[in-house]
Amino acid sequence: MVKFIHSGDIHLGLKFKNVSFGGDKGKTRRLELWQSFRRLISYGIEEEVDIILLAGDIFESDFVTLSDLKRFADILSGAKKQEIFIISGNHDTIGSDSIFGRIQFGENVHVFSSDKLESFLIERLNTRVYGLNWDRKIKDVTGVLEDIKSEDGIKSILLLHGDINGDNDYMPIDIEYLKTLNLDYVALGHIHKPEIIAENIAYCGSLEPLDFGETGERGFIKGIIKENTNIEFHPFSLREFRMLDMEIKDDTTYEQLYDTILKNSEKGRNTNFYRINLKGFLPMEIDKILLEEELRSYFYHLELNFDTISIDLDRLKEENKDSIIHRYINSFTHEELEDPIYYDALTAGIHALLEGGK
Ligand SMILES: [Mn+2]
Repeated sequence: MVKFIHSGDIHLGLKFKNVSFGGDKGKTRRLELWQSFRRLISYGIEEEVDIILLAGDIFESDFVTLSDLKRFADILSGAKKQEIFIISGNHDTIGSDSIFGRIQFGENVHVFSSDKLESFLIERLNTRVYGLNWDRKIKDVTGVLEDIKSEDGIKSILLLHGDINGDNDYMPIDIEYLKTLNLDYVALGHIHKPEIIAENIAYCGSLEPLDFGETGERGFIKGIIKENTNIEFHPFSLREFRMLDMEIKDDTTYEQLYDTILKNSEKGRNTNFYRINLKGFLPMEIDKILLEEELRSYFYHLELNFDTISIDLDRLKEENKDSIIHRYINSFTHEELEDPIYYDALTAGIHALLEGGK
């Protein structure tokens, strides 16, 4: 029996510069990546797993310092009874400047360092672990993987970082071909949404979600290989990104909207990142700045997105017959209103005119 955990896409070192929650929370998030990586290795030690698989994009290599690498090796050195395998992804590529080549690891840490398929046989576990580093030049992994042979009494694992949706720039992987290899487990990295593709193939997803593009649970895959392989997703991230859509009606009041938002975010709003997309028509009497200000204190992070709000133009024209508002709305053609820039101008203008009217 072989017990393993499979993680990847940790992106240690990421600066969170172009994110909506930048600044202090971005800096905090950067530290949280390290905390979760440390927790991951501790989990592996406590659960006495045999193997820890790291499927690429462990680092955001542009931002990695030598002390980061030392710290990384230091954390791994705590796992003395585990065999650890590391491949490179598209954010920590191999090559002459490979970051993994700059640091000394213990003997139980196996870093795949070539641009070919390599393997390590761990005799005490009767297990061979194959690994292929990410390489943009590889447009078809089929040819590269054909050296994989099944060996009597030896369990086989493969580490790969690439795209099963066929993106030609990110090392496309043919899942049907992977299934024919009859490996005991294939640990995939690259796609940040965890997915169990077959009973022996999975994407671990990002260990911690990185932005609002990564909503939902994040964690790692844990598994046991006996005669068969059993795997499951293990939620583990410190925080989640959550996106809620909320419908507003014509007659929704400030208090109703305030209550609905708090009610719908009750579980976990003090730890998770929230973005609430308001849909429908926002009644003019709801002050969005005040609303956001009042709600913010309840949340670890809140973004109220009003871009998804439409304006009921017909109603406004009806209510403001023969006024400047009516004429202003009519000055936009249908084609112009399809253009988001014109539409923004329209809404800004309407708000200004309505404010002026008061
Ligand atoms: Mn990644």
